[in-house]
Amino acid sequence: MAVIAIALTLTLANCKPRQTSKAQPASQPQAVSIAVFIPGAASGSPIYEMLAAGVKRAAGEYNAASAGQSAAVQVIEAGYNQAEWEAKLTALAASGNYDLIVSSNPSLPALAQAVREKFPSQRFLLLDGELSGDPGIYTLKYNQREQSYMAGYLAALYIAESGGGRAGLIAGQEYPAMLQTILPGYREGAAAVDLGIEVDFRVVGNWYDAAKCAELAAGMIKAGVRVILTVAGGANEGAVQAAVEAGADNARIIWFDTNGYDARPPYIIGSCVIRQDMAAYNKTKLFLGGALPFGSAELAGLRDGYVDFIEDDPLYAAAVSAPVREKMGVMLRRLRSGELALED
Ligand code: RBF
Repeated sequence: MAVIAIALTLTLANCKPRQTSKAQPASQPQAVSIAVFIPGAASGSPIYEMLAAGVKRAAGEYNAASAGQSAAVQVIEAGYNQAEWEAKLTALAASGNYDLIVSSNPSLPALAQAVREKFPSQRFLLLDGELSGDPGIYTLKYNQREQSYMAGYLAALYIAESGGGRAGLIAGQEYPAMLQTILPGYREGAAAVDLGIEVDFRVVGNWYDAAKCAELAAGMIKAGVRVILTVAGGANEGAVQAAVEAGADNARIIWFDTNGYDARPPYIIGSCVIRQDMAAYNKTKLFLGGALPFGSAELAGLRDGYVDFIEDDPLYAAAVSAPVREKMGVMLRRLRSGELALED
């Protein structure tokens, strides 16, 4: 009997609401706790750095707005062993410590759904992924057909101007968004400039091995690839090294997700970005205001400001000729106006 009573007490203790209930006096702090789950490592993958930065900024503003409310953010790096992610996510939910778990990448919605089967009160804000209809999960996916089309278009313009060659794409892994959206979008953009252009696609096998990425890039350059779009997280540095070794007349790089021109001027000729920091900030703010539409899946692109190409960086002008920038600008204006519509 005593054992049952203790067990019951423990269970009830675990059930106490984390967010201060309305019944408490207004002077009680409104304490909200948020975990940022990094599926990999923040360093080297700006998409994850931006994720944490955006959530922290929203929490900071929330805390500054009123002395009576506080939002605490904890960043947890889950590491590169993807087989461990579900267990780590489950442990976070089981701790009962977090009102919201924020994360990002296309594999997260399915993992979060599995966790919610065991811990149905755990809520998730997931970027760079898509799932609708689960009342505890909100997702925002970027239009990566637009993002990769811009990269392919620029690669083909640059190659056409500099005497021909092939375009390349290096991915960290093969995953549905890569094979069904990013690679096809890149090919589509390149073909819009030159129908006959060949695209050489290679895969590192992880998101951190810069030496392997450099080896792949060097092989591609040898096989006539002149411009490489690299989407390999912390391994991207390897593609840059290989281009530098080949020389700027032989190889250039296009950056994805963040502004990468300053990684190694003048090797980076384009930056096709997503505003993950802005998305993390805006959506965390909505959550803190009680207005995040859980259960829905949003798609955001160029016209919403969440996908973009960085044209106004002086390093872009220094790396790419005026005629290529001019043609790129015409295409970007068509995309921004909606005249050129690329649905994801
Ligand atoms: N992108 C990164 O930049 N770094 C990563 O560590 C990383 N890990 C990923 C793991 C999985 C399982 C999947 C499906 C994607 C991952 N991505 C990663 C790719 C990311 O979601 C996105 O597609 C690219 O950053 C391009 O926007």
